[in-house]
Amino acid sequence: MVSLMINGYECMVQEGTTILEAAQGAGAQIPTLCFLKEINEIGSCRLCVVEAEGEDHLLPACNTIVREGMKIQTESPRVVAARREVLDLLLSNHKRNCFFCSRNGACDLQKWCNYYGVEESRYIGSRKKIERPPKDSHPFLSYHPELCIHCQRCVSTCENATGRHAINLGKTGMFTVIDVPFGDDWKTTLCESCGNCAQACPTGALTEKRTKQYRPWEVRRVRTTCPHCATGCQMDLIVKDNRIVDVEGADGPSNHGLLCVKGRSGSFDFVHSPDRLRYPLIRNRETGQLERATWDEALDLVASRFMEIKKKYGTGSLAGFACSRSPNEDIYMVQKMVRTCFGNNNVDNCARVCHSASVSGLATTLGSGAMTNPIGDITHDVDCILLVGSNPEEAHPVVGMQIREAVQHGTKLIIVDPRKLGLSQYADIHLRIRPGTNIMFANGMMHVMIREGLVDQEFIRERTEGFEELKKIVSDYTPEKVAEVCGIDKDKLIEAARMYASAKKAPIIYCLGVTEHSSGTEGVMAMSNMAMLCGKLGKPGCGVNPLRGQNNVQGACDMGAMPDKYPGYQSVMDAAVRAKFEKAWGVPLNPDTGVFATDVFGAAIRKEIRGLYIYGEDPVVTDADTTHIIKALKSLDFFVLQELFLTETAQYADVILPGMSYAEKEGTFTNTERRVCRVRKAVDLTKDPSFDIRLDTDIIIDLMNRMGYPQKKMTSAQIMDEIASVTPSFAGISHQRLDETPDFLQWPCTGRDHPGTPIMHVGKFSRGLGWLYPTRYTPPAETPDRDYPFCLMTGRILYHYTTRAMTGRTPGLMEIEGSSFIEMNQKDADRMGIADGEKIRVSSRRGSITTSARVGTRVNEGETWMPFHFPDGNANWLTNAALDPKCRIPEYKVCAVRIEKISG
Ligand SMILES: Nc1nc2c(c(=O)[nH]1)N[C@H]1C(S)=C(S)[C@@H](COP(=O)(O)OP(=O)(O)OC[C@H]3O[C@@H](n4cnc5c(=O)[nH]c(N)nc54)[C@H](O)[C@@H]3O)O[C@H]1N2
Ligand SMILES: Nc1nc2c(c(=O)[nH]1)N[C@H]1C(S)=C(S)[C@@H](COP(=O)(O)OP(=O)(O)OC[C@H]3O[C@@H](n4cnc5c(=O)[nH]c(N)nc54)[C@H](O)[C@@H]3O)O[C@H]1N2
Ligand code: SF4
Ligand code: SF4
Ligand code: SF4
Ligand SMILES: [Mo]
Repeated sequence: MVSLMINGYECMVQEGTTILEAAQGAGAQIPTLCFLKEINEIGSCRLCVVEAEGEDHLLPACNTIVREGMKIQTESPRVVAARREVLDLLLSNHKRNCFFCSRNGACDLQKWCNYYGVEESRYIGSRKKIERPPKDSHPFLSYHPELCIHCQRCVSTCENATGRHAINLGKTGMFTVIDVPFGDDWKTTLCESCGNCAQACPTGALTEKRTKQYRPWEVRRVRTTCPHCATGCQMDLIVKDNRIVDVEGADGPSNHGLLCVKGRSGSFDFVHSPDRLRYPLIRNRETGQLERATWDEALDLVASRFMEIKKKYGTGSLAGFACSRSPNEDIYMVQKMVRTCFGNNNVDNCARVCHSASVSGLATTLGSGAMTNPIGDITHDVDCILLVGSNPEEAHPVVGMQIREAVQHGTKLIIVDPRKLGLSQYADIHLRIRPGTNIMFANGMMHVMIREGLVDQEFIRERTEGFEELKKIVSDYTPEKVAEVCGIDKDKLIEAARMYASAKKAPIIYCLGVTEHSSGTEGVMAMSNMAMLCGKLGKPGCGVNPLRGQNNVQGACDMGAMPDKYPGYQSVMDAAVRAKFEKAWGVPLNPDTGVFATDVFGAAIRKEIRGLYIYGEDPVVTDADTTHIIKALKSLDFFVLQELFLTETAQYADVILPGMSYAEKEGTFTNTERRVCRVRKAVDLTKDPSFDIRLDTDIIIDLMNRMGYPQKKMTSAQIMDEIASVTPSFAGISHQRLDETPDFLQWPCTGRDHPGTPIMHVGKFSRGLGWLYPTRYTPPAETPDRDYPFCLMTGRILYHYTTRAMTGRTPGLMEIEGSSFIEMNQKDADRMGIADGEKIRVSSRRGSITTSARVGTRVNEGETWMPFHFPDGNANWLTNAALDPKCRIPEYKVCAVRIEKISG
């Protein structure tokens, strides 16, 4: 500790503290402009100078470390004079058109000039700088050099927070220029449009264009959780007159103020889209048209038709899907409705097509299917990251930014992915394995680890079982054989095994490149095998970390929208558990495991399932083998969809019930690190009389009553209380407690005093001993042959989210990426005479589409890759619905296709 005097008061601070931090701790205000903690500490603006007794010069508070016995004055006449001089100089180069500036009222320069009474500059600034033209061709961002004070916060944010390095510091003559990527060539720059630089800018120089629409005193801020991916970024919705006009990143535990382009620019246009459903619709059986209905008509029809079907064809004839984009409380009610009213366990969610392999695989080997360690823990201060089948720069961008930062600061990176990713340029090793060969790769890694004695014997002995059997199996997976099957270099495999095994803190981070295979569950278990062999579980900076996909897909599984699990992964087959739920819900419950979502379609075609209720999913766009899905939906006797939009799937619905988006309701989303985050109501569309929409939970509760189950009306907070009362791992969670806990709570949280669980399996696995499962490689269900010679992989791009129901309604995102494409290797394209951008036909055994070729080296020869976001050539007409035998996930990541030229 160091003791010093600040403005005459004695204070004690930790050694290494800056004067700025010490003063802030002592309640003394020091103005800053260029300073951004840990991001921009260059101390260039000199506004934060203070006087220290015995020093000739004033000291910058932001980067001067305190010394014992210092006597600091933060607001002495000399300090004030110096600050006025600094502001005067800054103002000489700053065009004062505050009246028109969108930062008026929120600008730090304006604030400090006001405070120190600096109105006019006595200097003549550099003309040259003021006269530089603005850069504002980018759809979202613009830069006005005449307002720039060269503080470099933007440069450092792009460099040290997002790890992107898209803003350069240039020179023209003797002037430093901030070279932002928003000019006419913006499409060709490194910029990923995240806007974090604009959020960091203290003046109106660098802004999101939409800030022009409001002034800070006209708006309200509502803290909530991003509705897109499971990173769970915290953000403020900026609301003016019941309309969301902007979004700002908030300091949440997983994002620390950062957002990606979708959170910042793609999470509100859709809320106010003219395409929003406004009232219930019923399909006229004669005309086939959807017609407006009252809520009573629609809900009575739904309840009576479902109950008729149940009576006529038995309890097994109905099924329901829950929306992983919606809050926990909504999902809880959906599964309760299915279990109490439909009388079966035919309830599922999109995890079935996403991470069901993680849920079943890790539950088998570790006892819990969730991510073991928090995001901050596996992206900061770790030695090596093993990234398998995960593209976080695009799919979990704020995680991607933190990985980029870690790697640029010395963390080693091993990537296992058939494609060249953005992160590949930073990777120490990139194993471009053939699609579908994850288990071959992992067993090869384990072969090397065991052979070279790199495994953690003590951990294996004390905390695991199954080692001998696994050892026997992997002894066949020699580096030579693995290299051959995976199409990689054997020495690189050996090097990767050594690098991962010998690193002290080394998380495995994986995603759909591992799960979306007909061998997905074993692929996941192969990941946990590697971690267990090396003793890298139950420890900080380690673990097996599936990055979950949808904002609340973790929650959808936690809430029991699964055919075999009640909330909190309590088994439907366990009589004691069932008795508990029967008592809580007051009805007898069905003891049989329900039908998995991916099996519902086949069951519909076979007429085993006749009535389907889908809450917020769009299977016509997102499920594998579209032809098969449409056939299934057409086979249903009765199909109800609860939605925000008239989706592709809506075309087959008999009744459409309009719900409310995340911005219109209270609730919680559980992000990928098991953190239960609050979602808060920001706007109320029903103030507009043309909107006759309802809260999704109210719709479900009303339906339950009409189907004969007496469900009392509850608020979202009350529903959470019911969840806590039946779910041991949520017992300590309530809205009130979440509102009072800055970083929320990570389940398991077993009581009111339980602090939550950041790292799982510490000291003991949820299952007791960890199981080293004997994983064996099996090839994908469909591999290239003469007729269909290319392998097709599918996935996502940064700028769009799944069906684009939300992101597709932001014009700027459509301007950046607006249509479908297929990545091809240059050599294949050359051989076939296909040019970059050329329209081509792509066909599989299941369907055929046209799309444009994106030619390059992102994919290897013989391999191709497509996003599934775009209706003009959706990959799912082609994909294979071959299912993993254990978790029933489809093999989205591998199928065989043929490519043909269209012209000539
Ligand atoms: N921008 C954006 N972000 C999203 C989403 C979105 O739609 N758009 N969706 C969210 C959802 S629902 C999810 S589940 C996550 C998914 O997030 P990710 O799984 O990271 O995304 P994908 O692009 O599906 O696939 C990841 C990688 O798997 C690789 N891959 C393909 N086959 C194989 C293989 O056999 N082995 C290995 N090792 N790798 C393979 C692909 O090359 C790709 O780079 O993203 C979430 N985030
Ligand atoms: N080829 C290929 N296909 C894939 C994948 C792949 O990698 N390749 N990935 C798969 C994966 S991982 C996933 S998760 C699925 C996702 O597939 P889906 O879940 O079908 O996709 P979303 O676009 O997220 O659909 C959510 C729908 O819910 C609605 N919605 C959102 N919030 C609310 C709400 O609060 N209330 C109501 N009533 N409705 C709401 C939206 O309007 C939207 O239409 O796609 C899968 N499909
Ligand atoms: S928008 Fe993001 S990537 Fe682009 S310059 Fe700003 S911080 Fe960098
Ligand atoms: S654009 Fe803003 S953040 Fe960047 S240097 Fe200029 S004033 Fe600072
Ligand atoms: S990283 Fe995910 S949660 Fe964060 S802003 Fe982007 S889409 Fe939203
Ligand atoms: Mo997903």
